[in-house]
Amino acid sequence: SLISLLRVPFGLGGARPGAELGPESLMDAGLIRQLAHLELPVLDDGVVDILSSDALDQPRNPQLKHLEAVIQLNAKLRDAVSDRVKKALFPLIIGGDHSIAIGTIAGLTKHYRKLGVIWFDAHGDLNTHETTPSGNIHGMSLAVSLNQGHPRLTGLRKDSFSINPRHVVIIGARQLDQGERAFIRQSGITCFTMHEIDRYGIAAIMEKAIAIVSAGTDGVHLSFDIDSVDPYEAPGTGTAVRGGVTYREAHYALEALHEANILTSAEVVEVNPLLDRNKQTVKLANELICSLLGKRIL
Ligand code: DIR
Ligand code: MN
Ligand code: MN
Ligand code: MN
Repeated sequence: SLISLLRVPFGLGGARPGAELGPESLMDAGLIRQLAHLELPVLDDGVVDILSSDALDQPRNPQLKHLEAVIQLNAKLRDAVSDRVKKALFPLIIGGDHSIAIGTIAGLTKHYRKLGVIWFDAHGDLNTHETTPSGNIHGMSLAVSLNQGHPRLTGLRKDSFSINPRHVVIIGARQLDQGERAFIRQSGITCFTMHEIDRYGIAAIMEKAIAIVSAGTDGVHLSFDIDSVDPYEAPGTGTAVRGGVTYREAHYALEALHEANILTSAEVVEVNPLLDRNKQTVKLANELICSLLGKRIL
C-alpha cells in the first residue's frame, strides 16, 4: 500500500539533544530521492511537531523529564498515525527519540486489535517512572505501549486496544536495567539479546521473531532504534552501547522483514546528527529504510 512518511523532529524524551534533527538530516541525505529510485509509492506526508517551550514543562519531574512536552507530542502523533491507518496508508515514521513510539503505537492500536511489535534496540525501553535510572521517557516507551507506567502516559492509550506481550519481540538488547529484566520475566515478552544473536545467527532469530509477531495478530509494527546497530557503524545516537548488530546483520534483518511481507507500519528513531561521524549514521538509517521497503542487492 501507499507509504505515508511522517517526520517527527522531537528529542525531549531522549538523553542528549540532537535527535530532533533526525528527520531533517535523513531528508537532506536524500531519503525521498532514494525511495523514488525504488519506485515506491511514497507520500511525503508532513511533520508532526509541537511548539515546545520551557513553560510546557512545569513542574519539573526528575523521574519523568519533559513529561508535558512528551504527552503533547505523542497525542498529536497518535492522531496523525490513526488518520493514516484509517486511510489504509502504511505509516513510516522517522524520529525523533524513541519516546515517539508511544504515540505511533497508540495510533496504530486504535485500529489493530491484535498488534504484533518488533522492537529493535540495544535497550528494553521497559522502565517506568518507578524504575527509571535516568528519568528519560524514551526508556519507557515499550512499557507504556503495554499499558505500564505513569497514568499520564498510559492515558494516551485510553481509546486503544491493548497489546498482548506474547506478540512483542525485542531484538538486539545488551543493556537492560534491573526493573526491565523483571518486566521481561513477568510479562511474556520475547527478548532476543545479542547473546541469542551470537548463538543462533541473525537469520534464525528473524525467522523466530517473524513467527511470533505474525501468529494470531492483525498487524505488525517495526520500531527500529538505530542504537541496536554497533556504534562502530552507528555512532550518531544518544545512548550508544558497544557490542551491537553489524552493518550486514541490520540490513539482513530488514530484508528478511520485507520478504516476510508482514509489516503494516514502521519507525526509525534515535538518529542524532550532532553525534554522528561523516553522516555515517544518517546514511545508514536511509539505507536501512530502503532495505526494509524492498531494495535488493540483485
Ligand atoms: C536506559 C537507557 N535504560 C534508560 N534507555 C535507552 O534511561 O531508561 N533507550 N537509551 O533507548
Ligand atoms: Mn529505544
Ligand atoms: Mn536504545
Ligand atoms: Mn499468538
